Amino acid sequence: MGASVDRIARPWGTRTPYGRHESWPARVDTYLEEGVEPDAVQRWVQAASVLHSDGDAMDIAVRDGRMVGVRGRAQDRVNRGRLGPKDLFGWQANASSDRLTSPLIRRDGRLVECDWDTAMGRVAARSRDLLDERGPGSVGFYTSGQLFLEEYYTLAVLARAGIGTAHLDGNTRLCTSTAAEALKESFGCDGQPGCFDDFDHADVIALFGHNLAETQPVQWMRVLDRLAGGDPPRLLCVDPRPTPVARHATVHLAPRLGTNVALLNALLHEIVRMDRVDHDFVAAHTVGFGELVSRVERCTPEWAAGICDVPTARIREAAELIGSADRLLSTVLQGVYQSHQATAAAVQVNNLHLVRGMLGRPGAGVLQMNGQPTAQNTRECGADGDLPGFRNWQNESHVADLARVWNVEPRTIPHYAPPTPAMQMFRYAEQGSIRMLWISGTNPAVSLPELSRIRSVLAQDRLFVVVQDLFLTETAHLADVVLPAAAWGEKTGTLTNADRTVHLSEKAVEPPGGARPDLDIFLDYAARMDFRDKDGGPLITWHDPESAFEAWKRCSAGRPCDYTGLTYDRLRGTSGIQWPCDDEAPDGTSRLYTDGIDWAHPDVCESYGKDLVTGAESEAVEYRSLNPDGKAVIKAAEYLPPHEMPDEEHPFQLTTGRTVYHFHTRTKTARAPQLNAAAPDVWVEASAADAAALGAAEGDLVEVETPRGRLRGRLRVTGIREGLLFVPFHYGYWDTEAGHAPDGDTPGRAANETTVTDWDPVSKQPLFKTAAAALRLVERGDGKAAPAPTTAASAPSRPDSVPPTTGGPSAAVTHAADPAWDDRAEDAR
Ligand SMILES: Nc1nc2c(c(=O)[nH]1)N[C@H]1C(S)=C(S)[C@@H](COP(=O)(O)OP(=O)(O)OC[C@H]3O[C@@H](n4cnc5c(=O)[nH]c(N)nc54)[C@H](O)[C@@H]3O)O[C@H]1N2
Ligand SMILES: Nc1nc2c(c(=O)[nH]1)N[C@H]1C(S)=C(S)[C@@H](COP(=O)(O)OP(=O)(O)OC[C@H]3O[C@@H](n4cnc5c(=O)[nH]c(N)nc54)[C@H](O)[C@@H]3O)O[C@H]1N2
Ligand SMILES: [Mo]
Repeated sequence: MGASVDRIARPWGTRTPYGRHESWPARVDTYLEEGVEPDAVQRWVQAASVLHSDGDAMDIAVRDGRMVGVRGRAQDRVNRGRLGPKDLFGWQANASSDRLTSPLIRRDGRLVECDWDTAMGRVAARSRDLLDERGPGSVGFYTSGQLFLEEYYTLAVLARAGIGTAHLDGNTRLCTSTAAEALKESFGCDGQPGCFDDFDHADVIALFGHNLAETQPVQWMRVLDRLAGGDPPRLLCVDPRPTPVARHATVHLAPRLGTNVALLNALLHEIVRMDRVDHDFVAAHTVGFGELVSRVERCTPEWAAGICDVPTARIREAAELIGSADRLLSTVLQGVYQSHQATAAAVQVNNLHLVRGMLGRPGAGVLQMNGQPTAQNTRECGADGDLPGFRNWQNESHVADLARVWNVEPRTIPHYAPPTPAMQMFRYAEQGSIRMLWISGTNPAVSLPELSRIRSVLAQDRLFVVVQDLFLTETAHLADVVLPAAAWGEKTGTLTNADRTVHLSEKAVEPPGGARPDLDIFLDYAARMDFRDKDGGPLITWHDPESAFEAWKRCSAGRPCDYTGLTYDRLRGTSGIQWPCDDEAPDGTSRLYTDGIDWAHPDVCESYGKDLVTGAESEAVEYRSLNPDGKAVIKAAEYLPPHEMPDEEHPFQLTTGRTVYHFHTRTKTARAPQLNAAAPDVWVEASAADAAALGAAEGDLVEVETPRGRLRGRLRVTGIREGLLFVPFHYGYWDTEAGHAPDGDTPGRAANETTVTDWDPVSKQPLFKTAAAALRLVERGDGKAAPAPTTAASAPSRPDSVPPTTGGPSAAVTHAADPAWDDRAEDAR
């Protein structure tokens, strides 16, 4: 069976229905450049997707040393051959003519080309000067969730033990620091309890602030296929926008922004009231249930309805769904993580599972979802605010163990205070204590909150900024040294998706010009800095991706994220493999906590927990007395209103997020013609009632203003909650006419002109999803629709008013059921 489908018009393609507890049929999606026939492909090179956290396995088609297409890998359990629109078309950006091909340094105010020796020499010289004059605390590293494991591990070693700085964090701080924190609070340690295969078995799937359809389109295909098959699951969607998830939900709750904790406490109240509690599980595996019961006692559905502005009856229905589930799967993402009570809310979702005993069985699991493709690796390797291998910085024996692995003295590794979160690093740079900031694989001049402030921090003369990227981004424009990096497909490495599945992604083609893999750049720096271990040997003993992976395995040994059973060879040809993978679990581990809670013991846990209101760290003694046996911790939380509420001047709530066709700041997806055409410019979503009150209509130019700044975009009238505005955060300035951010008070187009410098006290994740804003009509449109897609959450409330989004013939993708793939083969694996 084969079909050809316009995958811009139909992002999820054709259905392959299957029933509950059956295995998901394969469907191989292939997209080849126009004019290239399948038999003209000379090599297919194994890789995995880097445009979301799904880890969709794929092969890159190569002809004459060029990438000419991609196809999904049927044998992989994550995607069974399917690919989403960004993966089908996004690879084309690699060959874009404006890739960086040479290092740049700033001379007389201008960035000019130079050779690698000059650029790296300057970076090393500045590092040495700063170490001599101001010490290790003057150097900071801000990295990504999009490099490979081997790269993060190398960076973590050179920053924490080479330079000896506590200032190393990832943009994962903006992304999934709450996922990690919520797992630490409930289970003592990071590590996803559930598994994507749980989608096959669940009878109820609850999505909290997660637009799965647009942000992990392949797992949404899985849900759609189950909805079309026998014994379909019932969905609960908690999202203030009419996402595709909401449209398919049995119960959709569209709460006011920032009220997740109130809603979740009401759901917990109902579960307790109806005694839908698994008392045996609670007694055997948890502490803290009694406190939860008293905390939620007064959190009735009526109470929450007033706060969340959703009907009481809907809250009851949602509680009934969760209470009646025999296999409950929950997912959590940015609608929860990017708000003021992020960790407190995410932990309440864990509590629903603990109270209902919904863990460790097929279909019963929680996915504190990741966003970026390699965010899990940033966390594991300690390139974010944690120590490598989920070691606890407050536990001296963990620090000593890490020092043993690195052959350094424990005091070499900064652990006098928690590693510095990204927002605090920018604050230190603003105040002048950080004097060098090395930014790799992230574009903070578009993605951090309150951009006018971020631009002024990065533009300071006294701050030496290094930017390592594929393109001359808005951030690179502000750098002192720009290092051209090789992209996915041009380098080899491993990545771990949101359900702990490790994939190998191999080099298919050469990088353009002088661009080099991030690993080589970090190794070059370490060599120039001559970092040494305590015996005078080299601190970093590896030289390529595979030897870096082997070094990481030694660091992971005996820790929860144990990789010792994996090798590059084992990852070739087969499906990805889930950690922990070691002697005890040589084929990997589908689900954690199948026989109780493993890693919350005081001697093992990654964290002793924090106060959910203040973020204050608990001490070892407190944790030991609360949880001596290392059970799961049920942590209750009180609802607190958002810090910024609408008022007369700023009557709207404002939230920001994604569309299915673009990735973040669009450095890749805007350079893929099909994707860019589907959503070429920024827009602003408002409800029909709010548009009418303003006298505005589809396509009119409107301005969104907050106390931080302003932006302008065309209006899209959708079924969004009344009183709520939505702006996609994908649009910066590199592809505008001016090519840079507007000066002074001129309105921009980046969503983050308007967002606030504020964060969840526990995870330190910034609040991209709660602000108060004003909306005003600037100018009537010319009857043309807003440049927003019609296919998903941004669909117009009056479909006939807007031409549908399509990609035309160039967006046709082949769907084929692969006869070579036999499901029984996987069962036997
Ligand atoms: N197409 C695409 N896919 C991506 C990415 C991308 O850029 N584009 N990025 C990847 C990354 S790094 C990430 S982190 C993920 C993010 O994936 P998601 O979290 O699914 O995406 P968002 O659009 O940021 O936010 C999800 C939803 O949160 C809702 N929301 C906003 N405020 C609230 C609230 O107060 N409560 C609740 N319950 N919901 C709220 C929004 O309406 C939105 O639909 O996507 C990954 N996948
Ligand atoms: N308003 C608002 N802001 C947000 C969010 C939101 O929902 N709303 N979401 C937040 C979230 S969840 C995230 S994850 C961030 C994302 O924010 P960013 O990380 O800033 O976004 P990207 O555009 O993915 O930037 C990645 C950069 O790395 C480069 N790159 C890609 N691959 C490589 C590589 O292999 N090596 C190197 N050296 N460079 C590479 C790309 O060209 C790009 O410039 O944005 C956050 N900001
Ligand atoms: Mo993210």
